Amino acid sequence: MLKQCLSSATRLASRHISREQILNKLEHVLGSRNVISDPVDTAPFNVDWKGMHRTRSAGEENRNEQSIVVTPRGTEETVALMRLCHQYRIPVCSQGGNTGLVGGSVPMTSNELIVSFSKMNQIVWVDEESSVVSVQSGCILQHLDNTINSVGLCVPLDLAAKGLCQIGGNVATNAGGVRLFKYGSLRENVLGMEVVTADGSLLDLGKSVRKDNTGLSLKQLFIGSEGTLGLIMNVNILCPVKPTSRSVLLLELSSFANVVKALRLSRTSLGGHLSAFELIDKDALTVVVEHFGYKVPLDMKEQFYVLVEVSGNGDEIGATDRFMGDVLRGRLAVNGVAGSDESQCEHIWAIRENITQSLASTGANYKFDISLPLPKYYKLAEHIRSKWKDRVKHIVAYGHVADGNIHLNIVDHQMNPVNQREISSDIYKFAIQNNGSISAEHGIGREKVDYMSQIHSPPVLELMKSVKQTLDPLMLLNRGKVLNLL
Ligand code: FAD
Ligand code: 2HG
Ligand code: ZN
Repeated sequence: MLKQCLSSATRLASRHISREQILNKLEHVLGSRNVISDPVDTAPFNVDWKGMHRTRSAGEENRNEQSIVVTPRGTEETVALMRLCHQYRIPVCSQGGNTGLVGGSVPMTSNELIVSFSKMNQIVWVDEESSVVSVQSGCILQHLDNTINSVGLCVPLDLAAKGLCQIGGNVATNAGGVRLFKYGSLRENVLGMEVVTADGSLLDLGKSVRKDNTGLSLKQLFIGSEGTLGLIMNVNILCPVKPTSRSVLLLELSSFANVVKALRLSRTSLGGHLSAFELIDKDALTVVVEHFGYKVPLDMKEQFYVLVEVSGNGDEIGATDRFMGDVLRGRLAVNGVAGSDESQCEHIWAIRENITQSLASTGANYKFDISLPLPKYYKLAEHIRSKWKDRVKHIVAYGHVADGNIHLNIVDHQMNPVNQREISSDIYKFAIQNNGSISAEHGIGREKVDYMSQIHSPPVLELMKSVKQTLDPLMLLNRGKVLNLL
């Protein structure tokens, strides 16, 4: 019955092989339990987290045709799978937790196969002495963190999607999150990985040691490549020692200049104990508080709110109290509260982490993930408000201000592609003119492909294309994403 649903005469790329034949071959290589073709079961894989990007049907007879999903159980099966895909020119879209925010994890058309890594979810080993873990790409970030917490380590990456996103997806997007300024990016913390390329070759890239100067660091090509160069299998990650205590403060400030001064003071007075410094503007705070009914023990009269987390082994408590005192006495903040126990700290974090969810429930979201030098950081929000505030529902700004990363979100009354295009163009122009980046952490995916030629010079783009052509000459991997070469 399932096969009948999908038995359109659709022909994939070249090699004249029908969808039914492909299903048979996939089942032969992976076993029928690891091939999903029932449209009810494949549906969640064929739409992104935002509900904005869906797989378009490539079937002439079946307008609702979706991509087949396969779930290899390990590296060997993935090698065999990619050999088959290479032989029959079957295009592939890698999918981790499907929490990406730029449409990269969902195929453009249904003739692409979705490779889901959900069954490759094992923690292979933990080396407590060297603080290194080896993990399969489908392991959920939260699961890895919880597991290694029990031996006193933590993952150097933390983001609100941690309960869904996978390590492979994190590495493929070079995800940032709230700890980047303290622990560094995955580019610094991924020591080695295994990758399966488009023709089914297995690359062993780097080991589990910090120092390795043996030629080009090819693993870096795959970090942030968004599934366009290879399928990430195992990853070795350097993990810091987990702090044993923490305090979380929420400050209310009247100007962005004071946010920057408070950031500077926090760096000098808290040093290595500072573990998060997140900005939430009043518009973002209002949406999340109203949506979830959170209580905020502050007046909420000012425009700026900052979550400061300080962590250590109990030795940070004095410095935290002094910092709070200095910030209030120096009138950098007009008010501030400190979570007095773990549940209050969690409550303050929930306000920050649930902004994205609250926005998604409030209207059509246009998301922007911009890096800017700090003097221009909040000017972007002001610039966009001056032009758009009366035409859309909300304009909210929040983000990892310590990294110069602002998440500007525009909530429209309903999806309006003309508004989306014009707002994108205004925001990207501002970012480019002010030496910023149009993607601080979420990537290019399919949403920002058209802007690549504005942000990179022709020689740089040519070099990127030649890398893609070398690794994937048949253009099988993540078509239409990052570099649209078709
Ligand atoms: P997916 O969404 O499944 O895939 C993302 C990309 O990686 C796709 O291009 C896909 O093809 C590719 N890919 C996935 N797995 C592999 C693999 N094994 N091999 C090769 N390619 C692969 N991002 C941040 O950077 N910082 C944040 O703070 C942050 N917060 C978020 C909060 C929320 C509520 C949500 C919904 C998203 C957030 N994101 C954030 C975006 C997203 O969670 C990250 O991009 C995350 O790293 C994606 O992981 P994933 O497993 O869901 O990957
Ligand atoms: C975050 O920092 C994420 O919360 C998501 O990167 C940002 O929703 C967004 O725009
Ligand atoms: Zn972010």
